Amino acid sequence: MPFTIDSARGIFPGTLSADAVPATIARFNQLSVEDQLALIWFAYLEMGKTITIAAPGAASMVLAEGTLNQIRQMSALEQSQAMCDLANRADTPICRAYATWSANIKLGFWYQLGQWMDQGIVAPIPEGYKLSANASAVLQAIRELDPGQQITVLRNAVVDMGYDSGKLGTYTPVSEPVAPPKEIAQRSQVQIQGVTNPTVLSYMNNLNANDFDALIQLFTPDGALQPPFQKPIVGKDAVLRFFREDCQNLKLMPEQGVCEPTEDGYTQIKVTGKVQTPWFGANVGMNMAWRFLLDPQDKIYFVAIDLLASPKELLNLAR
Ligand code: 45D
Repeated sequence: MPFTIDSARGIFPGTLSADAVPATIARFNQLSVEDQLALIWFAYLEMGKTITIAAPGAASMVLAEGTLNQIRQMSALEQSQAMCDLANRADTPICRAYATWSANIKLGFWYQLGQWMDQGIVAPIPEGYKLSANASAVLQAIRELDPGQQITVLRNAVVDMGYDSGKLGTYTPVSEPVAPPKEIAQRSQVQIQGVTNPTVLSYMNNLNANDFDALIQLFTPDGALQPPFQKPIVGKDAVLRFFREDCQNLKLMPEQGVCEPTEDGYTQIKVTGKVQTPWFGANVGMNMAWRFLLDPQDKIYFVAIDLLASPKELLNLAR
């Protein structure tokens, strides 16, 4: 076995990912929680002028409904406190419930709170709230990111809130029900300049069709998938769970790639292109790379998905 998951992470080392995203999140995390909430509110308002967020599906709203109604019935002061608790990752019943939710449910929850803040049903950011100098600088840094990076910063800020799920012990994760895969007749087929490898094409086509059962068959039993800015998710069971919980209705639009044989019959393939999320549809195309390492049977031993530093990186296919 010529590779470990750890060594596989280093294939195509020249790939420049959007380091500005974790750097911005790190600066954001240094701010007071009041500043954090106000900053997200301002960033969200500004973004809303140019890109529209799709309302979350009813399924995800139902799952957060109990908590949302609880917050709706609180006094304004309690509402502000509940939101600060989330940003503080405090140990409260609401923060514990939040920790069990998939990313999409967390986003749907905040989407609803944002609407209610706008309508005066939930305590707004105080009129005339003045960001600290540091918070203003972070907001300015977010303004200077490209839209794909901006929505990733917002998503990561939301996903990190609530109680630490690692401290929950055993719990039942809450995620949207998995819809059946797309009908065969409705499926699209990607074309990738420079790549004809059937495993890579099937990966893209099955993910676009929400056909997670077919998709997972492409992986080795010990295979791993590394989402942007995360550690690898290792093993078929964990990867399948991730697909079912977090990957419905993505649109992968790979454009070009390179394929090359490597040690002991393994193949490394890098593909670049765009990805759309159901939250923003065609309004935001994220510039992405996929770095695949296939075993001699053409099964996926490792794939990393990277958010790219700039559109220029789409053309960087150097090994
Ligand atoms: O705190 O090949 C208020 C994988 C103020 C799978 C607010 C993938 C107070 C394999 C405004 C109310 C998944 C890895 C907050 C590919 C406050 C694979 C609300 C990649 C928080 C390609 C804020 C997929 C709100 C990718 C409502 C890259 C914010 C998917 C909402 C990327 C923000 C998806 C939203 C992204 C952000 C989605 C909806 C980046 C959504 C971002």
